[in-house]
Amino acid sequence: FLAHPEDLGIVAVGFSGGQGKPGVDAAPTALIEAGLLTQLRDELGYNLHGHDTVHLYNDLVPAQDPPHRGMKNPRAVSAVTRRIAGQVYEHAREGRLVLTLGGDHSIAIGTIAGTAKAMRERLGREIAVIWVDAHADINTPETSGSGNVHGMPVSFLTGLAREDKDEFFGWLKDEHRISVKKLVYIGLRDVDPGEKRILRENGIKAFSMFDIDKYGIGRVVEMALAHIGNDTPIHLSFDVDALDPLWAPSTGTPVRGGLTLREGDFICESVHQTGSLVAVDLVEVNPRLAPENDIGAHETVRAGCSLVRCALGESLL
Ligand code: 6HN
Ligand code: MN
Ligand code: MN
Ligand code: MN
Repeated sequence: FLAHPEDLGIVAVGFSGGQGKPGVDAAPTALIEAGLLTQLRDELGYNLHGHDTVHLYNDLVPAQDPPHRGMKNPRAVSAVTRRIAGQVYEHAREGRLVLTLGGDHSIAIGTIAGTAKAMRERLGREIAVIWVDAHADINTPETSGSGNVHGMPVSFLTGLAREDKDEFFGWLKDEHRISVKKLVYIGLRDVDPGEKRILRENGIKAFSMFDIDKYGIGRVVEMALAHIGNDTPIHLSFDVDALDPLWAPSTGTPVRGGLTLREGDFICESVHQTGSLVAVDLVEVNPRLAPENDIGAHETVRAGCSLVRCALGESLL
């Protein structure tokens, strides 16, 4: 699916408006300072595009942004994700693999919209999404308890939540959307009651931590990929809170009982190995949230770098 598999489009997104804790906007710089992009270029041999800027999108954040349907910062998140969709689309249209460094998980509204549109235009294909997360992020504005849009991206991307007005995600059209049938979750363990109902009613494929304990990560990834089917472009959206807080403590909504770093890396390696990967997001690293001391932040950043390198093929012999 990639016209130029050695070309990597980078979108570094310093945005935190999809939730309430400052600091997740500092993640791209922390990941880059830890050497991630240098490693991708010098060790994995990618040609990088768009890597010289961390986007802050301050021009898109209005002074006043009162809630709409309970959503917090709705205009800012809508405008920023719309811009991101354009950035990702531009890279994907060129046939590049796209790496987005978040930012909170609301930014996936933009990244997936951009990939979905580019693959439809370039190949006439629908993409599949592998969403690795402790959370399902499929609240509608109405089921959400928090009003944080980082808990809603999947509902907007699948069309379960809709809006007419451009300033509130009305810019999302069918060309940007994904099918609930081509979505698969891995790592879930903190799913809200309304989200459970949505998953059930729409028959969405989801592998929770229970499934990982029961079948092992190898079988789970095998089943997840079988659900998607061969020969489908894959967008991997990886929320670092899928990892257990032992490996990734510096994140806004940590939940114990998660993936080991090795299990996270294995998911990424397996997806790379399909040869169908077209885009990767790494989100929710928050270097300002370091529970004990800044060893926590350092470890989380290191874990994030490892996941990305694995998704981009580091460990393949
Ligand atoms: N994330 N389900 C909760 C909510 O606020 O809707 C948590 C969402 C977490 C989102 O981690 O990307
Ligand atoms: Mn998430
Ligand atoms: Mn999460
Ligand atoms: Mn490769």
